[in-house]
Amino acid sequence: MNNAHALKEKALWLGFDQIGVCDAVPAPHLETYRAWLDRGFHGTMEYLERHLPLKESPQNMLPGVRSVVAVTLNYRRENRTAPGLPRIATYALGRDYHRVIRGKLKRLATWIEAEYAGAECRPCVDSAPIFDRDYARLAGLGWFGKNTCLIDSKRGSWFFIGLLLTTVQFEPDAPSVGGCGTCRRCIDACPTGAIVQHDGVWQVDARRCVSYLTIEHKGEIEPELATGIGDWTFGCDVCQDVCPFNEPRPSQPMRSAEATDPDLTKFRQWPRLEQLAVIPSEDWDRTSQGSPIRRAGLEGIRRNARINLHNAITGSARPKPSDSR
Ligand code: B12
Ligand code: SF4
Ligand code: SF4
Repeated sequence: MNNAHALKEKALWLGFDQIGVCDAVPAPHLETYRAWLDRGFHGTMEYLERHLPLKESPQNMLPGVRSVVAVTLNYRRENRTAPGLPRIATYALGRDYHRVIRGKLKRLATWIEAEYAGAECRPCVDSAPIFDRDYARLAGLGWFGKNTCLIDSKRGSWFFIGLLLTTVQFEPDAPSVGGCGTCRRCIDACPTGAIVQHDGVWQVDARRCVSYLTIEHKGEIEPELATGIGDWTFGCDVCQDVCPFNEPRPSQPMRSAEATDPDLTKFRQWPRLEQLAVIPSEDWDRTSQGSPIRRAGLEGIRRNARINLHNAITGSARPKPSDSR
């Protein structure tokens, strides 16, 4: 068993905000995930079904893995928008976080491989067949809120999660404990009623979630849900905006994205909604370069802009909640 002190110092030096370690145990909540898929809550994200057998254990990702190193990177920043401009979820305002986090994790892997002869490592960010939040919770980085986001009691939930699997056995941290109590602000504020409870577990029916509809879903969107999209053009911040754990805490300020990594906040000028609704392929290609919003695709972003314009005319664009802090 290796002490994780130097590893943690290195991760913080690389710019991560929090780091924790857990043993590479089989996925603790695989059955909840299976039931979620059985209900069809994943919609058309078929890759999540394909990933099911791989997600059973981190051994499927890296044979011989002993520890999972979990890290977080804050993305909290001011997110103002103006009428006529697209409204983009805070996480997607800057450079694609997959690249930023993977780059840092690779450097952490290089450090481990140099320190521990024969060590192997595998970085995972979001798209890998592993439960990012479950392992981050085991590693002590937060607990599951009713909105299903991982929440750090002191810092809230405006952070990404990265995992580094390694064959080196590091001393594990204690899992996080915490809970929402009687609060249900996110459930009441969700514009499409996507946060539901099944078998005593709060979960997101992705088919109703604005984030899924504006990013992952291809094709038309049924009118009731399109109305719920309001003025969101890409993603949705509502269930985090209303969360009391995300209220600013002067005694424990969370680092802003600007401080986390300037690359996450590089200025981008987005076309107006009228232009986005008919944006030519070459312009979209240039505009979305290096940004998470590229994932919506040309047809998806045009559709979202059309919905926003329609909602602005019919008055179903929601009033702007407070800025992300
Ligand atoms: C698919 C997906 C989505 C889908 C579905 C979201 C969902 N809630 O399921 C959609 C497209 C809707 C989505 C939206 C967003 N996403 Co997303 N998404 C993912 C992805 C790829 C998989 C999540 C998943 O497996 N969902 C299925 C459900 C069943 O799993 P789960 O919610 O994690 O639930 C687990 C717990 O409920 C637990 N559990 C079950 N029972 C119990 C009981 C107890 C007591 C406990 C403790 C736990 C527990 O077991 C479940 C399975 O592990 C992860 C990355 C990854 N590889 O994990 C990112 C990820 C969850 N997304 C992320 C982000 C940032 C977002 C958005 C905020 C983006 C945005 N602003 O638009 C929104 C948030 C919406 C929301 N409220 O969740 C971050 C979350 C960071 C955080 N602090 O939590 C992740 C971790 C990506 C990353 N690496 O940073 N996402
Ligand atoms: S991201 Fe938006 S639509 Fe999705 S669960 Fe949260 S509040 Fe609801
Ligand atoms: S808004 Fe309330 S219920 Fe929802 S995640 Fe935050 S504390 Fe939990």
